[in-house]
Amino acid sequence: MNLPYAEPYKIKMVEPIYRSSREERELWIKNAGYNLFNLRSNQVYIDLLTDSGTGAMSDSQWAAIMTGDESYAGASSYYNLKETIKRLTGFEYFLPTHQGRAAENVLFSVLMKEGNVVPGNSHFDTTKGHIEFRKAKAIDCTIDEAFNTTLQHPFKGNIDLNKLENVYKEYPAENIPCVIVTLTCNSSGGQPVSMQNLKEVKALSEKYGIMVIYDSARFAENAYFIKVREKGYENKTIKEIVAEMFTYADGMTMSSKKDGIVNIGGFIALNSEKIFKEASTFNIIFEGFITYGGMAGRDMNALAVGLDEATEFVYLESRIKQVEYLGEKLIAAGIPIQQPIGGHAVFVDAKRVLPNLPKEQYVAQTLAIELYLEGGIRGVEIGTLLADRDPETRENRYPNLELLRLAIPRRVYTYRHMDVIAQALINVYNRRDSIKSGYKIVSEAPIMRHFTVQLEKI
Ligand code: PLI
Repeated sequence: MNLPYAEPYKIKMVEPIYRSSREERELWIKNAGYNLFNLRSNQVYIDLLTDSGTGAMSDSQWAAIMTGDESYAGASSYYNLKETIKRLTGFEYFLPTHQGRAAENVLFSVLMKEGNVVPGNSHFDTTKGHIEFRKAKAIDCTIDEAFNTTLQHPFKGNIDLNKLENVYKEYPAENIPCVIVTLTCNSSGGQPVSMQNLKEVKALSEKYGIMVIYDSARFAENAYFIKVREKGYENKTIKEIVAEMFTYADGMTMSSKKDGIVNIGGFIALNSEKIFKEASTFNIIFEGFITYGGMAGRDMNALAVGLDEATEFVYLESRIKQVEYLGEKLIAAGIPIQQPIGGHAVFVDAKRVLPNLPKEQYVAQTLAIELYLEGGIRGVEIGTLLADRDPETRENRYPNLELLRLAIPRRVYTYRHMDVIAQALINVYNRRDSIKSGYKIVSEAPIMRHFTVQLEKI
């Protein structure tokens, strides 16, 4: 008999987690305004709020921390990171930032202005926030298949080339600063973009004179899916695939908190010296001098090691197999999830779990709260709260999908934790008919409301 698959690492340091009672959780979530972001982390047993900045660093990364160079300018840690980014992505120019949204802020300050349109594949919320903050508009060109959670498609992150070309035809090129391709596409369920699609997006964009920028937070996971799903790539290394992916882009923003496997950090990398120089000014104002940009030298060192580890097949296989293991347990129990299973998370189709709950009562948020009450497990709503209000009409935007995302931190939880998560959700699913009402908003911020919104039970 074949041996079962297990994590390709052993654990050297542990952090205790508290198993609370249902009574405790009922009180805590009420006091949190039914917003899981407002919980204290010690009120959570298994934390699947995000895979961003929550990963466990390796012993090599911790070793690199100790040799960080904290010089204000020209630190060796900066050059370590610059060399790694150049080797992996091919980009000549690089600016460190303190996280992904900071990279967006700096780069978009150069590229975008009022009245612009920015096509892409379901822009992440901070990306959209930074676009809309500049009174520009994000246009979603994701393939329609992505919005049907039951449909099997190997690359649901793909851009629909017809939709993209329609944008290029409708607006003059000077109004389209770039197309943003998110790898993997978080908002549509951690779904990858194929190499073929990347190639075609680049060719089409070149024809219209539009720059291609990758939101690269999970670029390594994207490369893993290309290797295992796309013909012609099965024998290539992840690093070879990554290198090819970036040949079809003019630049990238990065949240290093994902596929950099560090707890904080981000960067911009580019081919254009001109944009690099313009962005450098904004980097200095917003982030810090161009050789640290809001990062400590030690963190840049850890990131340089993390980027190399994240682009190794053995690591990626263990990461994605763990997510698959959880997803397959849920599928076996009949729970509707986005399929194929995403790279960093399992996305539960909340509308299909709670079909009778009105959309005005925040369906995915209701499910997220039920899962917390059941097992102390914190997921996150990717639905109406996150979609926010239309900036012009101020009406609620109701997205195609109401998802509960269970994001798995990198190298943090074991297979046994996956069993607990699955059983808790199965318990909720089995009593779904008793969940008859959801929540209403008591107060909300004018932008990015989901972080601070206060809710009341209906
Ligand atoms: O959280 P930041 O600022 O380091 O990165 C922003 C960001 C940009 N792009 C994408 C695709 C993201 O997923 C992203 C952050 N994601 C978070 C926090 C998440 O929980 O998915």
